Parts: sequence; structure tokens; C-alpha cells
Amino acid sequence: MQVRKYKANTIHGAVNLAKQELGPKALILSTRKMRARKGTPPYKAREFFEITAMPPSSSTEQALMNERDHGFLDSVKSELMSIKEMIFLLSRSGRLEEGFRLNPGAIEVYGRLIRTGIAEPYAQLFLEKGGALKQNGELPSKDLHERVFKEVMKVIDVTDPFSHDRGQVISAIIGPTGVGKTTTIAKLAANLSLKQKKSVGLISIDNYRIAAVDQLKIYAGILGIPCFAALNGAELEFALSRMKEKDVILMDTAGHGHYDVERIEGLRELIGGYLPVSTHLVLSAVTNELEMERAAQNFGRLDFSSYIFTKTDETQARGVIINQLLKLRMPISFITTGQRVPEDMFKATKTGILRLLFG
Ligand SMILES: Nc1nc2c(ncn2[C@@H]2O[C@H](COP(=O)(O)OP(=O)(O)O)[C@@H](O)[C@H]2O)c(=O)[nH]1
Ligand SMILES: [Mg+2]
Repeated sequence: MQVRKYKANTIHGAVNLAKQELGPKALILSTRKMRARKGTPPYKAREFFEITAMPPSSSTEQALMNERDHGFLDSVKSELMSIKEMIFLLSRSGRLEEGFRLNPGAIEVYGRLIRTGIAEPYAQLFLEKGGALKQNGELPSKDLHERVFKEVMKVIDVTDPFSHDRGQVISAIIGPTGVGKTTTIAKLAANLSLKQKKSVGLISIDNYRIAAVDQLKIYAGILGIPCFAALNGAELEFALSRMKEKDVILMDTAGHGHYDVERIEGLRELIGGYLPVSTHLVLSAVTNELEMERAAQNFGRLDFSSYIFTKTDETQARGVIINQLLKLRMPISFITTGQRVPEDMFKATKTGILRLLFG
């Protein structure tokens, strides 16, 4: 930056000097009225003006300044957002207000719970149980978060339906249409056979959509494992008898709409006669909560013993998982995180799910 000074008897004169030298767009940084030093000859003016000026800023300097301005604006914007968010949370928090007053750090934790999609009453419950609404002295924010997250962790229950070695495990994967049942079976089959070295067989009792049988058969072909289609009790019996030696049999089921109670009943008769079959309900994390709740109620007729949550990659509001657990307590067996077979799935663990929720 070239900063220069120009002196003249009038401001106008000094500015003109600057413009002559630096061009008409010279930037005037300051002006000063100065007194002449002692001993200045009387024919010279006793007062004069000094201006400080610089050439017009180059485009890079301008760009840098713009960028700085943008960065500043962004930080102001995000500050405003969080203030707005806090006001919103406070205005909705009702009886939490007192707790927030005693322990302002709790607002931030509350925000995290709400942002991840945990329903307000449950979020309040976690705060209360974690002791975040009491006077807590100078409890650091990190500790406060940990205490509340621990409460969330307590309601997460997990299970692995394939862990035991005693005898054959037969599992039916049930759930509404399009939630990802067939894809999840392919992931499970691949993991069990390739990683855990178990012998696996597949049965499709999706007698509703022939294409779904084909989809499963393609996966079976790739994995080199048997796959049978069974449309009635006799066929199911046949398929099971052909796969007596398998460690695990996974059954894919028809893509019922969950309101289709009659079909669900039919399915129950079909698999219910072949105990021990454990059933696992697949729910998509992007389903709205009311639908999710109804699906769990209607498929409850099939006595499912775990949840599998799919499509967690398609939403930030993964807290619906927690809401569902609190409505109908049941362990979670698997979580799927994308369309890739077999990578996009993990066995449910408390810490894994907590990470999914809060990063
Ligand atoms: N993004 C995402 N898509 C999934 C996931 N699981 C399954 N899908 C997709 O959901 C769609 C329906 O899957 P499908 O297994 O046929 O569902 P089904 O009708 O329950 O058997 C397919 O396009 C799958 O690729 C997942 O975890 N994440
Ligand atoms: Mg299917």
C-alpha cells in the first residue's frame, strides 16, 4: 500500500495535488490542519493542510476486503441464527425456563437434541434425568453434554439375532413396502456368509411382487447361496427341508402396506407355524413418525423381536429412532446407512447409534 502525504494552503489544494499524482480515484485517508513551524518566513502561510492519500485499491486488495467482509457477515449471520434458535427454543420450552435460568449451558444441549429430531417432551426428559436443569455450579459444557447423552444411551437397547451358535437361526425380515427389506437381507447374507463364515440360505415369501423374488435371487447368485421362493405353507416347508443344514435362513417377505392387516395375518400363519422363527421389523428413518408408529403397531401381530432402521443416510433427523424406541420399547439389531451392498450397514451398538445421532 503506497500511502503519501500532500500539503497545501487549502484542503482543496491538497486534494488536487493528490489527484494529480495518484489519479482521480485516489483514496483520501485523513486530513489535518497544521501550523507552520516557528521561524517560517512571513511570506509563507502560517497554517496549511496535510492530507494522507493512497492510490485506488487494486482488484486483489478489493477482493481480499470483500472476502473479509463476507467472512464477517457469515459469522454475524450464524450468530444471529443461534440467537434466533435460542429464542425459539426458549419460547417453546415452557417449564424448562427455570432450569435454563439456573443452568444456561443446558440450552445448547437441548438444541442438539431437538436438531437431531428427538421429540420435545423426550428431549426435556433427557435434560431432567441428566441433571441439566439444576443449579450445577460451573459444570463445563462438555460434561453437561456427556451427562445428557448418557441418558439417551440408557434407552437404547441392542441385540444381535445371529450371535448364538446353538442350532439353526431362522429370521423373517418384515416391514412396509420400499423400506429396504430385500436390500438389508442381501447385506446381512453377505456379512454372515463372507465375514462370519456362516452357511446362509434365503427364502422369498414375497408372493406379491415377482420382481422382488428376482431381486433376491440375483443377490443369492452373486453370493453363491441357495434361494427359494415359497408362496404357501407346503412350499415353505419344502424350502426349509432343503436348507436344514444352513446356520442361518433369512426370509424376505411381501412388501405389504402396513395397513394391509389381512395380508399380515396371512404372513403370520405362514411363518408362525414354523417356529422358531424370529421376526425383525424394518423401519425407514425417513418415514414420518406417525406412520412409523402405526407400522410398528400393525406389524406387532407378527411378534417382532428387533428393529432394523434403514435409510439413516437420507436424513439428519435420526432422533426419530429414539422417539420410536420410547414409544415401543424393542432392541435394535441393525442400522443401514446407504444403498451399497454389503457395506452400508452396521450392527447396532449403543455407542454406534449415539455417534449416528450426535456425530
Ligand atoms: N439411501 C438408502 N437407500 C436404501 C437403504 N436401504 C435400501 N435402500 C433403497 O431403498 C429402495 C427399496 O429397497 P428394497 O430393498 O427393494 O425395499 P423393500 O421393498 O422393503 O424390499 C432401493 O432403492 C434400495 O436401494 C439405505 O440404507 N439407504
Ligand atoms: Mg423387497
